[in-house]
Amino acid sequence: MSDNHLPTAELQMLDAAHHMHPFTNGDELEKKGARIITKSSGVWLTDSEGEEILDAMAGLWCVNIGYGRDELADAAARQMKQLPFYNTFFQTSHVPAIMLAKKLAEIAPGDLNHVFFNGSGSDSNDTNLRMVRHYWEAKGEPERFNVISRWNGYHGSTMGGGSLGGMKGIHAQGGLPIPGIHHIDQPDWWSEGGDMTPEEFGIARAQLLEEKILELGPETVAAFIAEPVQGAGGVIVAPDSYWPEIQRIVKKYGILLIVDEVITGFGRTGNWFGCETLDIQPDIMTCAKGITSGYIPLGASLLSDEIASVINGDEFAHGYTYSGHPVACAVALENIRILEEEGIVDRVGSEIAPYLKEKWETLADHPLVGEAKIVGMMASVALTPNKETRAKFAASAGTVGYICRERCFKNNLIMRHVGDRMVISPPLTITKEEIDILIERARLSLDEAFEQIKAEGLYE
Ligand code: PXG
Repeated sequence: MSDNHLPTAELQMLDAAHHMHPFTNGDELEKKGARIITKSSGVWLTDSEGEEILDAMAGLWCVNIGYGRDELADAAARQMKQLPFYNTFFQTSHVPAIMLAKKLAEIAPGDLNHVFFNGSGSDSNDTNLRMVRHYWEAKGEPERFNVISRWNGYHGSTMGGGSLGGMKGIHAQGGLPIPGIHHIDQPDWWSEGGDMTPEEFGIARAQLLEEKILELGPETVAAFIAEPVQGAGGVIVAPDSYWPEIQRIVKKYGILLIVDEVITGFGRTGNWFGCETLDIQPDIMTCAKGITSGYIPLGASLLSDEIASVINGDEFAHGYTYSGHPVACAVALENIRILEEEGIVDRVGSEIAPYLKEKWETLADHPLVGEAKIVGMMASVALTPNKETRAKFAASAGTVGYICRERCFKNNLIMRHVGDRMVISPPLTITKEEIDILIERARLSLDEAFEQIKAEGLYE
């Protein structure tokens, strides 16, 4: 199927004529032509011209076990033959949803023992938003309607997810944020820390949560939502002082903590979940992406015993046709079995993440690179014309990052740019030899970008 395709130019033309891409300027893409990916294996992609590309983004932060695992295809085929679909709305259930919910309860930390299934990360966060508001209504505190989130956080692009996220570009389109959502500044020391030490800055940024709670009135706040490590925002790792202070504040005011583990879940940080790595105690956890290693769409909201007991006391008027889709659940179960039985999560923590860290941090000596940050298998470098002052480039934010990303793409390395940060999130199964290739291609691309931006007068 993937080898016998139309010529690239024709595919690109058809793509531009009929296929609308997410977060893409369609007219620009039409001029350039999309790169068409046809095959995959392990950490490698093949494009329609036969080029082999190292995918340092694991698709879109999701292909945790790597590409090409027949076991997942077989699990899907078996389930499709036996029971391709049945719903979970009207007092029925099925084996894959039951067994996956049980498994998630086992691997999730604390008492997150209850699972509401969704189709993606965005609609999981929509579920969470309705869920926390309904929880407080059911407890007789309907005035707890406000949810606090962070600028530059990412929680999806639905009305709820896009509102919870703090991406100004998303808010600018379609009437977002919806009412009752409030944002505080992010713990990005590199860009916003000024003269503070990272530790001082971490405390200061966490205390913005307390200020916002007091401004809104503590009795009106339902929840705070955040990613353990901001992914789409640029792999922003909060200073160590940040999360303990956040934890203290949510506890003090009895506010629910929603931890969005869409990227950080399923081994990405070296534990099953990012909140274990960062010692965070959530009331609700958002899962998607790595739950199936991206082989099929699935999202899940994991709830504490207390929240589930309140929600279960009433009919929660919410759900999706595909909540607990049997094929997606069967694939997730097989994915989790592989992560567990092949010791992939353990290997990330003990071996492969430390190796990636050692190599990634060598990039910090590059003239374009300021800080190099890494947690488990997600990492970033901040590009800067001046490491000492953490200066920004003369060009608008993202110009240099885009130049660097284009160089990576040309050098058959998929690395994303977020503004002027370069980020990676490779499959957890990447080998040490492949990490060496990743770093070699990253350095080459940085060198080429450096020459280009000097030639364009952007390095000053
Ligand atoms: N929460 C987090 C933390 C995410 O990273 C979502 C929710 C939404 O999930 P869905 O499945 O609805 O996409 C995400 C998704 C990027 C990029 O460019 C990141 C995501 C999605 C698309 C692009 O970094 N994260």
